[in-house]
Amino acid sequence: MRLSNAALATLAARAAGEVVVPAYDRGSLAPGIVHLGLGAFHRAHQAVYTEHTLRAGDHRWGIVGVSLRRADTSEALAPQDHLYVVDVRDGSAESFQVIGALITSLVAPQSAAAVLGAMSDPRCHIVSLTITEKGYCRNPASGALQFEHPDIAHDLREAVAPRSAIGFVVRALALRRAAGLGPFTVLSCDNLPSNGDTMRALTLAFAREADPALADWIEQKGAFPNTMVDRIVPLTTNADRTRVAKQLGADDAWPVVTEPFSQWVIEDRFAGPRPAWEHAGATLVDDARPYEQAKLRMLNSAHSALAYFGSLIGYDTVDQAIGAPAVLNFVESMLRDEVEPTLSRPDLAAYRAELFTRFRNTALDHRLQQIATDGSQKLPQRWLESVRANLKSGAPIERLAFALAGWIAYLGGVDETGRTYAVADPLAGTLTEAVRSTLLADTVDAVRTLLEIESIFGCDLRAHLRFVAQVARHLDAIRTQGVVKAMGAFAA
Ligand code: CS2
Repeated sequence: MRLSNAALATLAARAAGEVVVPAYDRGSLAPGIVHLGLGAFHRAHQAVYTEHTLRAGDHRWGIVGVSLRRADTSEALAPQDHLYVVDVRDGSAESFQVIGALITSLVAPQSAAAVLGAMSDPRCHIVSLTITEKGYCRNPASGALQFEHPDIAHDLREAVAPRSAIGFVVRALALRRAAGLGPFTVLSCDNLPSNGDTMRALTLAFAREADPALADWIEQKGAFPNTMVDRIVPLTTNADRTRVAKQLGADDAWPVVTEPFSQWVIEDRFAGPRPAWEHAGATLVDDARPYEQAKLRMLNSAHSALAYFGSLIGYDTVDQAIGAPAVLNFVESMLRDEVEPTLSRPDLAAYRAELFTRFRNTALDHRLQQIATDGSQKLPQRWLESVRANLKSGAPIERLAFALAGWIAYLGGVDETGRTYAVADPLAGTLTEAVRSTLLADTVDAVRTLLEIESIFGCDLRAHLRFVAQVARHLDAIRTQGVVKAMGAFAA
């Protein structure tokens, strides 16, 4: 049996409380949210908060999920009426919930007009995004819109069938304005610094180029709250599918697996109505930035350090990497001594302790490779902002320099056991080339050359000789001694 609306009644009876299923009338849901980037993260995070509001009886917030590139999620979910299971795992504990919030899905390259139709529907009040860092088509270091990006260039030429999220948002806002409707709220849920402000600036830059009067309208009426999103969601495996099918007594082609922890901090400035997500555990605030900065510079920065060092050592998963005492000590002291002093969120020590408990979750099988992806887009906000803050204040940067050296070593594509792996990054070509040069030249010169990639490092970091020298020294140590021995330099 396949998961479906028709199967729900049987499932509810059979699973008798062990699997939570939607008990509301899915047919009555209005398409109040269009979500761009229908990946596992959205389905395990925002959709779960939204499910809560639907269960509480507010049926305005059905989700229209949009895949901007691939058809695989849509093809997996359509035959099961867009129902799917969220499988929450921690050690040996496990619970299951069937989510009904996703009412339909669209694949943008096949159905651009339908996507724009959903976004300009008067019942749509929120367009949310999880499109990953690179989906914003921005220069990671400066934050500026990349007008030369092929998708942006295309969308400025052919506004009616956009390819980028920004192209869709601006076109849909233009349609709403022409129809006399107000704008929807644009809710970025990606791990970017000030993600709402960032999206606003990119949207305005694009609109200004396309139609200055529209840009004025968005500037006056638009809403782009900043958010901090947090839940660890590994890629789904076939083993997950089998386990879920066994528990459910029905097949789900694409369940999502996640941890019990979930956090969502949202600035409460919407252009129109919004779901009462606070009743589902979200925190509505005036300013999300202290939370979001702490999350990027602590959780995500630790994740990236674990991904690169763990991969170099030869580990596959986060819990394996954090289980190595040298790695744990290093990451812990990096956060405590070089990151936390840059942050303003209270309770940082408790927050750090909780992160390490989450990383130790043995049931998640969270692959380091997943986190290692797209370093060029992630590291500016995860590590380099802390480096800049410390260079300014005179605080230590030794461990952050070591982390950067770890990334450079990782870009070599071979681990310490001799295993090769692919480096997945939009700048992979440039990076591989630059790293090859670090093997030939004097390491200090080579690191300086690498730091000349302005879209990652800006123009300032290469001029800090102390930083360059430290990265080079650590890179030599990692290459000659291996990660664990080189980390000995930081032993307490
Ligand atoms: C991870 C994040 O893949 C990555 O880069 O660091 O996806 C991380 O798991 C989430 O931000 C946790 O909230």
